[in-house]
Amino acid sequence: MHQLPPQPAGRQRRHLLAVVLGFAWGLLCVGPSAIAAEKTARHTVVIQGAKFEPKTIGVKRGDTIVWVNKDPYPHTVTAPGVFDSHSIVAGGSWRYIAHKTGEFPYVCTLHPNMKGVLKVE
Ligand SMILES: [Cu+2]
Repeated sequence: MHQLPPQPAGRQRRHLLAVVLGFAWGLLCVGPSAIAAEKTARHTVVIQGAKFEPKTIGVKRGDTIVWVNKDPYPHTVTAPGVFDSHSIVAGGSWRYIAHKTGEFPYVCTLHPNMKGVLKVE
């Protein structure tokens, strides 16, 4: 008659499996949401009185910048060759995802003395 294998070894193996599965599950649950939270940083630039506020804004690559036009007339957010909102109507907004790093001076093409800078790192 054979004896059953000693219990403790089997129990230990099951315990190890539970720990590994628990760790993997933890990564699945926490990992992607933590990364997503990091990617959803959002910044707002208010356009009011024919000025960009803040005039210079620094963001991380992948962040979203929303320009909100609070003036009763249209403006644009234009960095030639990089981004161009075209006309943002009174009360409207325009968003840009900063996919390119660098320093981007921009203007409003309707009021060329309106200037701002977007810095993406
Ligand atoms: Cu303007």
